[in-house]
Amino acid sequence: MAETIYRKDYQAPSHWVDTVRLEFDLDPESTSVTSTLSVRPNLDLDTPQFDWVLNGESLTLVSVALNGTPLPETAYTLTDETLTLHNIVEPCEVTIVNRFSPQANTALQGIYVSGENLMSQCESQGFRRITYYPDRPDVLARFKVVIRAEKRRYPVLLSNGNPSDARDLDDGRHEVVWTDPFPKPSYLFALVAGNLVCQRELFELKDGRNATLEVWVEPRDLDKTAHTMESLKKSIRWDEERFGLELDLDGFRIVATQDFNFGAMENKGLNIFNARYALANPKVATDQDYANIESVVGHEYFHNWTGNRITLRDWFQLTLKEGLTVFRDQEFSSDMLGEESARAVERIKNVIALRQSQFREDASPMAHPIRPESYQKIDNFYTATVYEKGAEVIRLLQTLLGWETFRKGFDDYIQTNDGNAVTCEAFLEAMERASGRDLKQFKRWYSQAGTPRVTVMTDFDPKTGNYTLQVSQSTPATPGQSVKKPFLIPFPVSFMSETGDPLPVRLVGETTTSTDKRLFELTEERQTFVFTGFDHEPVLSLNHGFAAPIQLEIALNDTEGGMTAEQKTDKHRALQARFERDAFVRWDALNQLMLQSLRELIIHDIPGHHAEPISRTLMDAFDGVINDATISPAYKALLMTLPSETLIGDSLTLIDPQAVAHARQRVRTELGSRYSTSLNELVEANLTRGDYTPDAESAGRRSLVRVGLDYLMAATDKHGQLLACELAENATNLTDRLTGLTMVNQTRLQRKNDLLLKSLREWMSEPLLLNKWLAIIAGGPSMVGEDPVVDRVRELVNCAFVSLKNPNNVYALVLTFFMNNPAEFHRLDGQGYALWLELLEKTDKLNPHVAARIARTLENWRRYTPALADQMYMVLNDVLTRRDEFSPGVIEIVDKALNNPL
Ligand code: 0A1
Ligand code: ZN
Repeated sequence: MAETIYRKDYQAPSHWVDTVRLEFDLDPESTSVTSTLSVRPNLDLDTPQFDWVLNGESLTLVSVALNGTPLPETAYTLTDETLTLHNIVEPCEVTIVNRFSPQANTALQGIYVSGENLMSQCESQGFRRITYYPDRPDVLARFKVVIRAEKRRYPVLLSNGNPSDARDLDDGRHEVVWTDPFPKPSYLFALVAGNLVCQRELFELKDGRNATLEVWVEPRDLDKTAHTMESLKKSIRWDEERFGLELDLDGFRIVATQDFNFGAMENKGLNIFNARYALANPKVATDQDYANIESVVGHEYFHNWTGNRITLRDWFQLTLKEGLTVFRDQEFSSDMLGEESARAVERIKNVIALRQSQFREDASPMAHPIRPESYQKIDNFYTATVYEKGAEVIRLLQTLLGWETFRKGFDDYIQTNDGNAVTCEAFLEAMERASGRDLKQFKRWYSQAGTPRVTVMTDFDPKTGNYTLQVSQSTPATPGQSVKKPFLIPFPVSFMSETGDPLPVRLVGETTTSTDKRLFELTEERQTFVFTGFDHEPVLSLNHGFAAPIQLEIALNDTEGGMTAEQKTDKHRALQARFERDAFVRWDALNQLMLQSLRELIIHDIPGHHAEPISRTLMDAFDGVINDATISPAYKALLMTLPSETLIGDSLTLIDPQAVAHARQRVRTELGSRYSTSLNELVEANLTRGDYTPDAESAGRRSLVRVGLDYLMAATDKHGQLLACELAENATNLTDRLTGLTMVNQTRLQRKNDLLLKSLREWMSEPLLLNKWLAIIAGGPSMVGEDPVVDRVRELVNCAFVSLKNPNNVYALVLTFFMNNPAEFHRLDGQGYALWLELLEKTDKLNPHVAARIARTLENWRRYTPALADQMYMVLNDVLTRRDEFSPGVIEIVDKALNNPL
């Protein structure tokens, strides 16, 4: 059983390391490392400790020496996970020699084999699989790295910092030396060896220095680096201009690998990227890939300051670097889009992702604050909460303090903490200094888990023209936190008339005539706001731009002309869908109308009872959107998209995935057949003609084509089907081709199998494309008369071209199925759960990190109908009773899923 580590138990390190010299003799079977550390005891501790505990896993120790003299075995203690050197009482030099096997390393942490190359991944605790070391983020040292390897096999040898020496050895090997001038924690160490080629450019920094930028790839991928290089240059420029931060090295390198557990890694000066976020050209990348690459390149580059120059004291502070860096990459992506409507689209996409993953997590047995208080495996806490909610919390500060004060606080944070390993307090204190505000209440966002529910009850008094909002906030209990205190929540408010005219936002007693939204603050459990100056009951808009990550519930009073509160809510949402100026609020209004319709259909979906699939109000709103030529294609696509099955399910008391899928299908069919003419016109009008470019405008058109076709497929519209086949076969860009195939895959057309097989044959030898193909199959529906999806996923897992050792294969095929195809996964016959257990067992033996991600797909089991929940309980329980057969990371998830009270 893994032990639980608590934030409150933090202790400063017993010893500091000033410099590290690492000498590698690389060999995939057995690599040898000689590590020379200059170390000194930390005499600032209340009780200095002279036993020095180093971490080490899956290593073979060869020797230990102190100031050049070999140590006898009595001078140290070795266990499976630690090497303790006794009596390190004064500054000294420790030399450790050890070995490990990159080939045997299928966990992809430490140094491992990827294709013909060697790659490293050290965050969070991979360095201890390379050598014995105090593998914790608060030990910062200067690294010098000497790499020796066979020159023919590994012509390129890279590490952090700057190359300082290179020479050939007389045994066919060569040696390269890298020196990193900046002290860093071990998790930022990187090493790459292989037969790689690069795109290289000189780039002039703001201060006139020239930096060498390189994107390293396998030779076959050299035609896929241009977009990554462009994104890197844009990121460097943006950080200079927007945050006044410059690149601090002479060179900056990005390396792509097909085998990687995460998206990418911000190692100092040597970022390593999952190929899907580093390789692009029109043949292998979709619009979404181009956008993702820009954002991930930005994210990793921005870490150079927020994460690397200022790093973490301990892993509990993860959101200090991740929340802040996600916030920065979101702002970057948004600035790159420039235009207001495109930025709004970007924001809405982020909100959808947050609701779908983070809100779900907040309501699960794994719920945790953005700064957790405890963990068993820190790798299980690289979560939507730490990253995405963490970014929202930073955004809250920007909203509350205003950009200028926020920027002042940011600068202060950088200046005060540069070169240090700090806690989240450092950031908040800088913001307090800049704003003069006490952020004590704000800090609850760091310690309380759960999504705050803000309920607003309205009342309109026609006699006085007053409009009263009674606002209350509460946050549901989460594991270990039954009672929550109120949060500080920014609360924007605006009003419009029923004809869409903006109305003044004026509190009783004020004289303003401004019709702009106004920002208020919620601080108490209950607050009342009385606005005035209305002839008629206004339409109320709240939480513009999704100012706060809350669940908002508005309960309108029902005194108007015999309408029920629900009818009035529908009416107001429809008015917002038509007239609202804030793009998020407008989208959300339509989205809520859709969600409401879907929920009603599910609740009333009793056999024999034919409820009307959609209300007149929703229909009119939808009609209005399709035919509104003033709405940009990208925004229109979002407005027209129904909530996902996952989001619909999460809005129900008990999730019945089949009922959800059925209801969604009915609404799609209804809208698709009713509006088939407009939809076909819309699709035709937005088809890509001519050369492909991934710019936001034309990408928006392609997303609209996809949404339009999706409705037409549900309606089995012949014209739509023809077009889908045409795209699947002949589209000149990958985005449309995938749209075509995804659409064809949900039909029963005769050509379907031919089209799917043809693309598989064509794409099999390009991993990026193969993964897209796998995801289409795993995410598609089962059609009558065909094998169910679960069988096809199982079959593909066992195909020679799919490997469970490759995380991207698992994510594309297995996780797409478990996460994005609820109706097929949660089958009543339990086939989905049987596959889950089988794949959890298999992947856990190879790669525990990937297995833990699979494990998480059942954590919400209690939220489902009993027939399903019982079966999920059984497989989870099966894992727990055989706990010794699984990795501690998987057990942490399963144990919490079963035993964390909610
Ligand atoms: N820090 C990287 C990604 C990353 C995530 C998890 C890790 O270990 C569990 C390691 C790296 C980023 O934010 O891009
Ligand atoms: Zn990050």
